[in-house]
Amino acid sequence: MHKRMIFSLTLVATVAISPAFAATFQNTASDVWIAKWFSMENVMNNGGFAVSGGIDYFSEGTGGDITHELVSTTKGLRELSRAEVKLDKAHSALEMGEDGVWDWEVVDIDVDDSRNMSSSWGLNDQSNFTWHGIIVLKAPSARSTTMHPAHDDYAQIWINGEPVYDNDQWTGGVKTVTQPTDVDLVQGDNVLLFKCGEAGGDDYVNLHFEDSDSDLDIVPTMEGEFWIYAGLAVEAKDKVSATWAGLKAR
Ligand SMILES: [Ca+2]
Ligand SMILES: [Ca+2]
Ligand SMILES: [Ca+2]
Repeated sequence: MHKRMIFSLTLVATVAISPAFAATFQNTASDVWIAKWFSMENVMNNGGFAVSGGIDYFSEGTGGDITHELVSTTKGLRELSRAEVKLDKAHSALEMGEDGVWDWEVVDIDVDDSRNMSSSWGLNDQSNFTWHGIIVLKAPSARSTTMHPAHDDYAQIWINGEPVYDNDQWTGGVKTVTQPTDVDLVQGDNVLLFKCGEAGGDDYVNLHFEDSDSDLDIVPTMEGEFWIYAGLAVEAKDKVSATWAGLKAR
């Protein structure tokens, strides 16, 4: 009961303060790559992409509480909002995880930069590290569509708790896609986790969907907000949808 009351108050507060926000969601299309991601500080010294691809750093860093599969769900995002990812100090360097906790921020990937996994965290070209990013795709209708990932090196993608992409071969260019992949989106919030492990040389991630997906509203927003639009869609889904619609209509 208490939890529900707090949640309701949060909703009320969101509605009350909404006039202060002019939320502009990110969009995608066949030539529009998604630039803003909710990203965890890079995991350094990953032992190379082949090793990194077999490790769930969320599970390692939370004693098994959070996993790739869980964090790519709205329920998992709520868990993440209350959790700290604490990895072995060996994975810390260059301010990544320097206090023992790998923090999350909204970052911009330069969709034209072939070393954007490094540069999105303000680093010059790094080797042997792993990048993680989350987006929420708010879909007005359920659909089957095609996603287009570019990556260097080893990319793995989960949507709504399911692994949908696993490719340890770099694609050859920051806007080059070798495996367009059919995926299903539900009506409402779809959580997507993009993990990419780098060994050496170029290090990039990039993703777009189809022209027919230009109606998707994508979080983080252009203003760099994540939790306020991603973290609430857990309970009272109808109310949250109404709140979101109200914000969008502004
Ligand atoms: Ca930290
Ligand atoms: Ca590389
Ligand atoms: Ca590199």
